[in-house]
Amino acid sequence: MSAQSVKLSGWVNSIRAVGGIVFLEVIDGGSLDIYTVVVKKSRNPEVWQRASKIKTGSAITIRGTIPEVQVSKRGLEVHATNLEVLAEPIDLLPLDPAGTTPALLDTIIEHRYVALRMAKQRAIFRIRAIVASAAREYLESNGFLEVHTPKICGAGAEGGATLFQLDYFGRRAFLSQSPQLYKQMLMCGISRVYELTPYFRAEPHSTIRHLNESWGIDVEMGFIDSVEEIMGILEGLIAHVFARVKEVASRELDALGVKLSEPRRPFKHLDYSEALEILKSLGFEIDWGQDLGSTEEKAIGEFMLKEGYDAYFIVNYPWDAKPFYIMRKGKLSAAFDLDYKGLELASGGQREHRYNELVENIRIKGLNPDDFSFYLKAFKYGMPPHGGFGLGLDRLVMVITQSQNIREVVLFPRDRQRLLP
Ligand code: AMO
Repeated sequence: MSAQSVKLSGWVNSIRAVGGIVFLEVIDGGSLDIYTVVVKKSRNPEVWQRASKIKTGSAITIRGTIPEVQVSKRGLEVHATNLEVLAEPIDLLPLDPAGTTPALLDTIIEHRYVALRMAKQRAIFRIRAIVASAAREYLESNGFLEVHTPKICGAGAEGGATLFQLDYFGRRAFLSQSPQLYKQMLMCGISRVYELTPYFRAEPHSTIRHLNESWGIDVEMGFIDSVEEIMGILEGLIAHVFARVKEVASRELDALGVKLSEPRRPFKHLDYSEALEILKSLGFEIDWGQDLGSTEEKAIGEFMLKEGYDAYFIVNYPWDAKPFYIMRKGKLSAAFDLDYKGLELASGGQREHRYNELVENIRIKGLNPDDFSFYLKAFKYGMPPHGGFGLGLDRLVMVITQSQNIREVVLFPRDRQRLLP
């Protein structure tokens, strides 16, 4: 077998010159591969001259051969016979693309496009894409149809305080907080839908788990017998995504130093009241009916992990703590949350599909049914029992990549401070 010819286009991550040899560490941007390009003066003085003057960060095309005997321990060795510099940096790179010197998260976010030359960065966003396609794969194979609902809306579903308002030709409009109302309206004509969608939320807090523009995997299914069916789909979806990432992204996980284990199944179903008991035993004072905040969720997560559960549902929430569209069961509701090691990944439930009861729910929550007439109308024409969930895509990627901050897994995060880039 003779040496194989190659054409390689990419960026120079680092340069090392030893005697009459220049070593370039090159990445191609399309994979996690690293190439060690060897340019020998003795072989081609002119190409060597060009290589010895090259700047870190340059975009180049190399032509050369892959030798049969690979000496380099780091990356595939390529012996250059030609080298073309396509673009040289005109400023010093804001970070070390080889990753030898670690960069601060703020620097990474500010310069994400260059940061993507770091292997760990590429690994995160490759995993993010795999998570999205694995979710699609699972939902499609379970008969869900991908839909796309409007992101400019006339009403919100998740509470007025978190709506971003905008002027729509003189009318008040909002950026969509979630596809909630639309995915439910679709239950009047399609039995299973899903959407990968942005959520826009004007929440003023600055945490490691919230963004003002986040992404969700939204699911809605009709003709259900119980809320258990919905939880079954969510559990299956999570399990499939973890399994797929493990199967196809082992290099990416290695690059991140992540040893991914699939969540223990079946997921534990923890009653809201039981959760309060656990919290009480840990010294928290939560009144029955209150929603659980991040601190409480974390404490429960640690408790559950000690019991051997990483993923668990919290079920039988008080209806007072849930939105109007959730079905009421006396003081309780048909809603659930899915938490993973103390981080809420999803929430969902069975919806109120009966017109009169739904109108009543809207009133009880202090809202005006007239503001929701476009939505309520869909409940007049044979709306079946239905339910679904919203699964936070960013949070799912965060736990799979074991990132500490949600901003690590979003290319250009939108938070209170960040509108650019
Ligand atoms: P909820 O408001 O709980 O429910 O959102 C669903 C999931 O989306 C993620 N999420 C967020 N992630 C990051 N930053 C945010 N600001 C943010 N807000 C939400 C979380 C959360 O669990 N319509 C319902 C879902 C349903 O019932 O189908 C809803 O939006 O992971």
